[in-house]
Formats: sequence, structure tokens, C-alpha cells
Amino acid sequence: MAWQFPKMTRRTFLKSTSVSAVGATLYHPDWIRLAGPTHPDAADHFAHSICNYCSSFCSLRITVAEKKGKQRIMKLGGNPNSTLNGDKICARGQSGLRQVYSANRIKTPLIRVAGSKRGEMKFRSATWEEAWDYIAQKSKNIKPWEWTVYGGWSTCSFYVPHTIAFTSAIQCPNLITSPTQNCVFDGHLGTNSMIGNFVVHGENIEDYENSDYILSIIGNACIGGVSTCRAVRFSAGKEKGAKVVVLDPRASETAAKADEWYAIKPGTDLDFTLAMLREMMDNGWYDEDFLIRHSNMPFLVRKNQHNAWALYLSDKKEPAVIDAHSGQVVFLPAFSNHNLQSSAGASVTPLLHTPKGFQHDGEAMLTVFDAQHQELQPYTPEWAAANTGISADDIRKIAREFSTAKSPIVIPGWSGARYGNIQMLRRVQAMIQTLKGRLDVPGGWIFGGDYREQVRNMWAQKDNPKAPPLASLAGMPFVYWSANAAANPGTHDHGYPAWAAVHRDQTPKDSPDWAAFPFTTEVGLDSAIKGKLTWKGAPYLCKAILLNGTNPMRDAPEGFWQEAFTHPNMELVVVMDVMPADTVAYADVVLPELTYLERDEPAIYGNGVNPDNMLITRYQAIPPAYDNVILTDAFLKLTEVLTGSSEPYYQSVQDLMGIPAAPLKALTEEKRAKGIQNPFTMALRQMDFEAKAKGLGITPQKLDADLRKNGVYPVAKADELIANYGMPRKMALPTPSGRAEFYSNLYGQLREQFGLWDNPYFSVLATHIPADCRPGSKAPMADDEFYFTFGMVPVVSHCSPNNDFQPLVSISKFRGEIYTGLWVHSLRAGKLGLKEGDKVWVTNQLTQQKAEASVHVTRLVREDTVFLYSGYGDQNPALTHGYRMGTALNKITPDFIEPVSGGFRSQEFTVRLERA
Ligand SMILES: Nc1nc2c(c(=O)[nH]1)N[C@H]1C(S)=C(S)[C@@H](COP(=O)(O)OP(=O)(O)OC[C@H]3O[C@@H](n4cnc5c(=O)[nH]c(N)nc54)[C@H](O)[C@@H]3O)O[C@H]1N2
Ligand SMILES: Nc1nc2c(c(=O)[nH]1)N[C@H]1C(S)=C(S)[C@@H](COP(=O)(O)OP(=O)(O)OC[C@H]3O[C@@H](n4cnc5c(=O)[nH]c(N)nc54)[C@H](O)[C@@H]3O)O[C@H]1N2
Ligand code: SF4
Ligand SMILES: [Mo]
Repeated sequence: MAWQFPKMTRRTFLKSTSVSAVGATLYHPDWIRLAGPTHPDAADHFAHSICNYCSSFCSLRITVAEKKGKQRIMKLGGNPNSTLNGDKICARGQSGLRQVYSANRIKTPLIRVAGSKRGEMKFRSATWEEAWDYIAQKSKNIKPWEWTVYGGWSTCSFYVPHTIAFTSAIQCPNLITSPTQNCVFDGHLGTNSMIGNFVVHGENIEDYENSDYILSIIGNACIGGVSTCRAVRFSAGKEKGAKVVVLDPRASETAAKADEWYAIKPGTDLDFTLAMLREMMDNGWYDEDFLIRHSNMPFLVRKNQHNAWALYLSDKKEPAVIDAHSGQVVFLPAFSNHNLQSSAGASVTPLLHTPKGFQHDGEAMLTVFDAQHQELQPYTPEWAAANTGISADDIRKIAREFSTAKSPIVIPGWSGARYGNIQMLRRVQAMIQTLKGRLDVPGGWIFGGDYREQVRNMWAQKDNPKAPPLASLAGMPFVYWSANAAANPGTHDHGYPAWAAVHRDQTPKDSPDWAAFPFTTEVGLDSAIKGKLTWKGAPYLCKAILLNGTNPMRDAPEGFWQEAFTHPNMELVVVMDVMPADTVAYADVVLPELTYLERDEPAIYGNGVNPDNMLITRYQAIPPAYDNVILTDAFLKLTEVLTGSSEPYYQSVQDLMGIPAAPLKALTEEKRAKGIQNPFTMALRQMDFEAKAKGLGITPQKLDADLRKNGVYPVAKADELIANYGMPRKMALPTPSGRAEFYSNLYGQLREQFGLWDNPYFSVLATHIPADCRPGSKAPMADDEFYFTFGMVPVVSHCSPNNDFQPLVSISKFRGEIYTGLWVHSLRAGKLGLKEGDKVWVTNQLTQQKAEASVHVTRLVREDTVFLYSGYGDQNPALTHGYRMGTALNKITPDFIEPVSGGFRSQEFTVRLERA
């Protein structure tokens, strides 16, 4: 690697005197209006914000009515000025105003009634002073490393830097985030290993509008079911005539819009893609020039002493290629966006294919291309047909049509966490896309405008040892940095690494709960709670947990979390939420956050997965209905409660984010003295406006005025960004080598670190990993046995309590069993004597976990498969509308994980149905 990831200890951060774009002299009075309407005189006016109901981050235009001095949100709509979603938003987005006005909303802090048990939902209202005091008392004997902080997806998108700064301030090494283990990380790690882009759901944005062939593999909500900002682009592509092909065991919303739907057997998408990759390589259906220039396909590999493929490297760890002109082996810079210049500075044209019988240094060597092609030989279309149920002819046809299209796109789906082989599937999907050179070009996979800017900034800062990590790292380098900080005992003064790292090192590698790279997952939490881990010769316990904006009682295996929350070693559970989600019921103290429609947030953001670079922020649409906090102010207060001073948080914000502590503190105090609510957040916001405005060469007032008026501030268009900073054509990808990595350095490093030379999960090249839903069994499926699949329902976000909002409840009830029931094919239902609406017990055949469901009889699902929409089944009676509607998916999903990043295998089993 040409450059080292920065050193990660907090001591190092503390030593660095961060220089920031924001200077102390810039401050002037409170120019950012704190509350109130955009046009105070108008009866109706617009406010602008960002939807908080899924990671599509759609831009909002909010209609606010004013009567007798009172303001009320009348309507949420899309912002026509945003090129992300335009004027469109989905039903969930529109019903978001119910969060503000729901009678079930949490209005004050809550403290669990003495003598009650966690889960009983017995709370009393408390003042903020009482709530902080309660936490202070209960946490007196809890050490910093005995805390765990758990942030949900919205936290992870908007508040990541602050969440990390907070854990650093309280010296807590343990962080869990919800879009990793139960959603994206295990899947996206596969994609990221090839293209280096880690960013929640933005690592690849499919440019549907300019595509002529769209192949969707194991996805639905990422388009049709629905991510509005992508759906609008998808329909534009369809309108222009793109052919759409969908692989899904049931007819999804996306399949309904497709030209061809293939009901693939669950868990076999990897088999399909391997055969497709083989077809493409066999037939020369690839962009040879791109592969030679910008991928590591021409690099030389040979079998090492473990009989595993490994790169042939110079003493300086530089990769080698065969130069077409000289026929000689030459070494290339370890890090670059291209392969056309040797380390010595000579121009090179690498060969993609190895000359017959090629040897170097007395060893047989192949190019990565040839080694991969060789490895794919067993995966013929006939082989894949037998596994997937899609005929060999159809596989060949799809491969051919994809390859001969002008701008083909693979939609890889978003959420992983279904099978152990999802990560390899995502790698192969990325390989198929990259083989055609369709990376960061119109009509291909392109990268987000904001994200691209972050990568550009990272490369600009890579030789600056003083660059604050959270303001200078992007993509996978950010992941490595934070994973290393967590695993490093030297990061905090107390010398404790994360329990996740201790668990990994104290658990045998063949244990079902071992993972090599458990980035912000719960893998090991169970051991920590139960006192199974040791550090410094004593048990390493987890005794307290702070959850924010996440609902693991519904979003992750139920049994696991119920046990965690009710274990006698768990001394304190603090939950920040807005609604009485099922997880809230397990809290000792509940801290209500202001809803997204009532808050000005601490920063200006990029416009999510918009390929254009636009700035956006959340403006308060109405004055807060209750005296609730914003997360950043809660972090400041909690730092004070847990460490005795708010100083460490200011310090971490300076060291990690580059926001100077002294002026931030002064501004916070100034706002506090004026009686401004959430003064720390408002100070951060003011400083961010000043910093961003300075970067744009305008005044903060102008930036504020424009954002208020238009809701977005356009910075640069996608075309221009791609032309100048396209990755990898113009700028290195954030992979270890800077190129698109068909040979994966990431898996190569993990394989070596843990000695897993012949484990297919750690293979440096694409290979087959079967999804094993019936381990050890070769017997045919029983009459009442099925593969189990699930997906997002269009009217619920994950398992969020927005399924309690009346408009959405009405739609769910109207749709009946289609939404809330278990899809069973009519022929199988007939054999089992089941009719629409009949109640059945669904039992997981590997764990015997059980849930009750009502049957939806349909022909739109494979005969051997059942399907369940996953957003229902709340168990908390405080959700008076959503309570017990439908089935809670996580009653039957196990906590089985894959061994690389610990992603859940939440479909890798079969179920049996029995009349209830
Ligand atoms: N059963 C099941 N499990 C799933 C999924 C599923 O569909 N079904 N989906 C998976 C996927 S793809 C993902 S990304 C994860 C997501 O899992 P989570 O990150 O847990 O997301 P949500 O289920 O949306 O829960 C968000 C919680 O935040 C609260 N909340 C909403 N707005 C705010 C706010 O402004 N402030 C605070 N403090 N809290 C707020 C909500 O009330 C809710 O309790 O779940 C995964 N697990
Ligand atoms: N309505 C709604 N939309 C959302 C969200 C939400 O909560 N609700 N959340 C957002 C988030 S955070 C995420 S991660 C994305 C998730 O977006 P996606 O990754 O698209 O996830 P799902 O909707 O769960 O779609 C899964 C589809 O795969 C199919 N499927 C299941 N098993 C298999 C299989 O083995 N092979 C194949 N080929 N198909 C299979 C299912 O039938 C379903 O149609 O959605 C985003 N959009
Ligand atoms: S797709 Fe719907 S829920 Fe998701 S951000 Fe957009 S409007 Fe909100
Ligand atoms: Mo997700």
C-alpha cells in the first residue's frame, strides 16, 4: 500500500493540534434563526428538510399552515429543487408528520417504575433533571469499557462523527450500528472489497436513466418497494426503453415492472452470477482496455505454500505485470488509479492474458484474469441451472443480452443479512458490472456527489498527519480506521479494546459465533454480558447500554436481545427514541428526541445518494411541541454525567472532527445564556454554516437564505464530477491498491491474519459458497416444508413504529394478507388444506423458533418457498394502532452469522407450517 491508514489511538488524536477551516475569529451574532417559519407573514409557507423514514434520504418540502400564531404541518412532499427525488415521496415519507402529532409519541423522559421488570413498559414521567440524575446514580460503578453504545440507521447516517466522538469522549470502545449486521455491511463489504466505497447505500448508484438493460438480483425495496429517489430514476430509464430483468422467488413490486421475471430458487443467486461471469469471460464479453488500465486483472499471481492464489510482489510490496512490448515482468506502484506506468517511471502496457507456459523466477504464474477464469470453469450454465431452477439457455441469454447492451446495470439490492454467501454474491455482482467497465460512467454504477467529494478530500489530505480522521477519511479507509481504533487496547487510557475484538481473539475460529471483521456488530456482546470474556485477568463485562434510534427488539433476533436486556449483569439500559418502540419497553430510562420535523440539525449534509453534489440540511418546520433534546446536546450532557465534565466531548469533537473546541464552547455558552434550546447543537450548526459558506466563497447568511428558500444548494452536476473525478478513471478508488480489485487485498489480508487459507469465505478470487438451508439433510423437503424469504413492505420502514401511523395502518389493513400475511403458493396451500387468512404456526427447522402467521394464497411465489413482508408484529401495547398487526419476522430469524463480518443468515433455514 502506498500510504498508511492514519494511526488510530486517541492519544495520537490528542497530540495533534487540529487545524480547521473554521477560525475562531469568524464568529458573529446569532444569524441563524432558531425557530419560526420561512415566511413569517404568510398564512401557509414551506419549510425544507430531509425525510427520516429510510436511508433514501429524500428531500422534503413541508407545507406549514399558521393560524392565530399557531403553526401546523399540513403536508410533506418532495422538494422539486432537489435532483434526488424531485417532488415525489412515498407513503411512509408522507405520513411522517404523524410522528409529530401521534398521541403515542414519547413526550417527556420516562423512568422505569421501581419494582417493575424490563419489558413490562411500566414507566413514570420524569423531568430532564431526574433522568440525568438517574443515569448518574446508576452508572457510578460502571466503567467506561463496560458501556456499549448502539446507534440506528438514521444515527449512522447523520450523526456518525458525533457518535464516534461521544464514544471517544466517554472512553467507550464498544459501538454497534444497526445498518451493519442486520442490513448492509456483510453484503456491501463484498462490493466494497472491489471498489472501496463504504457509504450507507451509496457505494454504487445505478444510473437507470441512462441504462438500456437493468438486471435486478435479490432486491426490491431498493426500487419498487420503495426507495423513492431511485424509483424516479428507474421509471425514467424504463420510459426511455430500458429492458428490465428481475430475479426473485416471488413477484415483487419490481418484478411487476419487469420485462422478464425469473423465480430463482432462494439462496442460489451466487450460482447464477458465477455462471454469468464465466460466460462473459469465456466469450470475451468484457472491456479489455478498462481492465488493463484500471483493474488488478493484469497483476501476476501464483499459488503460495498454502496452495492458495497470492499476488506476486516485489520486496517493496509492488504488484507485477507482463509488459506487452518487452515481454518482461515489471513492477507497478502499489497504489495508483492506473497500470500504465512502472514504479521506475517507464510506460507499460500490461497483458491481460498470460502467454502459454509462462514462468517467472522459476514459478508458473498467471494474470488475475486467467486465474479467475480457471477457477470459474466448474460453474457452467448447466451447473447453475440445476441449482437455481433457471435454464442454462436463459442464463446464457441473460449473460449475452447484458454484455451486448450499451449501458448494462446490475442492481445488487441493498440489504444483505440473508445468507452466508451474500458477501460473495455482492463481489461477483460488482465483478460483472466492472468487467464491462461500467464503473462511474453515465448509464453504469456511478458514485454519489457528496461521497465523491469526501474521497477527493481524503486523497488531498492523505499525507497530512494532522488531518482530523472523521473529517478526512471516507469509504473503506474510514472503516479500517474505526475498526482498528476499536480493536486497539492503546486507543483509550484504560487499555481496554472493544469486547468484539476480545471475543474474536478468545473464541475458536470454527465457533458459530466467530467473525474475523465484526465491524460494529453485536458479535461478542452475548459473551460480554454473560462474563465469558477476560481482560487484564478479570472478566470483561458489558453492564450498560445506550441505544439511539434503533429497535433491535424487532430488527434483530428477538431472543438474543430479550436475553441481553433482561440479564442480571445488565445494570442500565438507556434508550433514546421518539415513539414507544418495542425496544423502549426494555429501558430503565427513556430520553425522547425531538422529531426530525422539529429540529435544526448540527450540520449541513450532502444530498444522500444524489449523483449531483448538493448541500441540504434539516430546518425546523414548526416549533417543538415538547421539551425534548437533540442527540448532540444529549451527548454533551451524557459526557458530563458520565465523566464529570463536558470537556472531553469538546476535545473529541476537535480532535476527531476538526471543529475547534474553544470557540465551540464559547458559542454554546453564549446560546445557553440566551435561553436557546439545544445550545450545543445550535453552536455546531452555526459553525458548520460558516465553514461551508467559506468553502463556497459566500456568506453564511446567503447560504442560509438559499437553503431556506430552495431546500438545497447545488454545488456541482454529476456529469462534470464524473468527467473530472471519475473513479477509477480519473481518481483512485479507496481500495488498498486504488484500482478495481478483482483479486481482493481485503480478503487476502484477513485470510493471512487468521490463517484461513482454504476457507471459501476468505477467498481472494470469486468462488462458490452454497447457501445451506438444510445442513446435513439430503432428504427431500417434507410436504409442509418451505424455503423462507422476506422483504420490505412499501408502507413500513424496517420494523420502525411508523407501522403505528394511521394512514399506513389503513393501507396495511386494506391490503390485508397480501401485506401482513405469509405468501404460500396456491398448489401447496391446496395440498395442506390452507385458505386465505387461515392461521398457521411457522417453525424454523434449525432452531425451532416459532411465530404465528395468517396465510396469503397466491401464484406469485415459488412452490417451494414462503414469503413474508417484514415490517409488522409490534409487541408493545403502547403502539395502539400497530400493536400485533401481522407477524414479527424476528421471532423466527436466528442469530446465525457468516464468518467474515458477522452478518446475519436470516433466511438460511427452512420452515414447516402447521395449522394454528
Ligand atoms: N424484522 C426486520 N428486521 C430488520 C429489517 C426488517 O425489515 N425487518 N430491516 C433491516 C434493515 S435493512 C435495516 S437498515 C435495519 C434498520 O434497523 P433500525 O436502525 O433499528 O431502524 P428502524 O426499525 O427504522 O428503527 C428506528 C428506531 O428509531 C426511532 N426513531 C425514528 N426517528 C427517530 C429520531 O428522530 N430520533 C431517535 N432518537 N429515534 C428515532 C424509531 O421510532 C425506531 O424505534 O433493520 C434490519 N432488520
Ligand atoms: N418500503 C421500504 N423501503 C425501504 C426500506 C424500508 O424499510 N421499507 N428500507 C430501506 C433500506 S434501509 C434498505 S436496506 C432497502 C432494502 O432493499 P432491498 O435490498 O431491495 O430489500 P428487500 O425489499 O428486502 O427486497 C428483497 C427482495 O428479494 C427477494 N428475495 C428474498 N430472498 C431472495 C433470494 O434468495 N434470491 C432473490 N433473487 N431474491 C430474494 C424478496 O422476495 C424481495 O422482493 O430498502 C430501503 N427501502
Ligand atoms: S423513500 Fe420514502 S421513506 Fe424513504 S426517504 Fe424517501 S420518502 Fe422517506
Ligand atoms: Mo437497510
